[in-house]
Amino acid sequence: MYPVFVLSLILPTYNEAENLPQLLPALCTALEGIPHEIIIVDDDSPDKTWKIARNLAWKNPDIHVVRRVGRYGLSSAVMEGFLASKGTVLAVMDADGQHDLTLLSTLYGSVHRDSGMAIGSRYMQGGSVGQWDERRHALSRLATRMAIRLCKVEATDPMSGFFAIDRLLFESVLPALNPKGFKILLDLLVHVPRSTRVREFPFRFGVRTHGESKLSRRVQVEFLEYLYDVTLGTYIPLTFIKYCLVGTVGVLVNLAVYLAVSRLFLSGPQTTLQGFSLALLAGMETAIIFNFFLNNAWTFSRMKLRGLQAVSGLVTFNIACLFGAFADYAVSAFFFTRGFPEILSVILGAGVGVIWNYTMNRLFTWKT
Ligand SMILES: Nc1nc2c(ncn2[C@@H]2O[C@H](COP(=O)(O)OP(=O)(O)OP(=O)(O)O)[C@@H](O)[C@H]2O)c(=O)[nH]1
Ligand SMILES: [Mg+2]
Repeated sequence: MYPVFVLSLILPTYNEAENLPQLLPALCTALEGIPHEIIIVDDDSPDKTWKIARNLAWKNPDIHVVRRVGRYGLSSAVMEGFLASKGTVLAVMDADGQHDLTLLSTLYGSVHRDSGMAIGSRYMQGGSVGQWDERRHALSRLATRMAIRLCKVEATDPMSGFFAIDRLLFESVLPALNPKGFKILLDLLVHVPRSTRVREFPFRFGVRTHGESKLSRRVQVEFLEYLYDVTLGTYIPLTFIKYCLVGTVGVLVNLAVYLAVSRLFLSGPQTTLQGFSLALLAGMETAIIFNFFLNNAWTFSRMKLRGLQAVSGLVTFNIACLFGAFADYAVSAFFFTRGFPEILSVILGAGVGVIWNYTMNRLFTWKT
């Protein structure tokens, strides 16, 4: 039976098959004397990290493996590991050998004794980012400076991937967490109560033992999106901004198709009201289809509809846009007939139409 205090160490992995056979025995040595479990959360790595991990887990009952299929992302992997664990102290570290194993017992001890969180810091005195080139160093410094401003509590390295947290504290902020992206620690520091006691311990960030970094451009964009989400995004969702941008491009598509159809096929004596309407409808429907696919791929990429779901989504999107057009017309006409300037009436109508479209599509098209 386990004693009352257990450290649950989460190792998020993606293509770390070469690193685990070295790391796990070293970890077990570093954690000697601390009742612990190690949970490897792997996102179905193509190099079969999960398989290597499972082989190692067969030899050691303290090691567990979660193989996630169809779900991805560092933050959500760590959250899933925390939720699958049973420790009173939860900790995370990279699986590529860059974190100082000897600090683990210090992080655990600090949370076990009296702090809510304990962080391995590269940016406090005595810590270092190691052998990064100047570009990566500058980017990291900038991101860290932006991140520090958002935190509820003081921390020198809110972007660290090496920390421990009290289980009850984690569970109390869990509903507010944003599983998007790479930076779970920052998200925790944004949501924990201001009174949380946070201790930091310096360490030198090592060199990756094997394999490649996953800090891609996409991860960097997700970080910027996260910064938006926790600031302005609490008032205006990022998906709404993206939806408006897509809508703006859609207007251009609408115009281009209208011009192409009317000039190419309906020029000369054929330019009747019927011809005009046909070109108008062709432009509108093309823009609707274009907007649907762009929103599906970009604005709502996290809830992307595929196959038959995409077909029914396109139908719902069309219906929502149709009602949106009515709302636009009704509001514009309302203000215009009450003496508002023409352009202002059109803008107010368009604004209501966009908000209507967005809300309906959030409720009925991309509803998860
Ligand atoms: N489960 C899971 N783990 C991930 C994912 N992305 C990264 N990881 C793991 O998270 C840890 C940190 O990722 P790294 O690529 O090492 O990021 P980094 O340390 O900031 O960057 P480098 O210094 O270049 O290594 C490693 O153990 C990765 O295998 C992911 O999408 N899912
Ligand atoms: Mg790394």
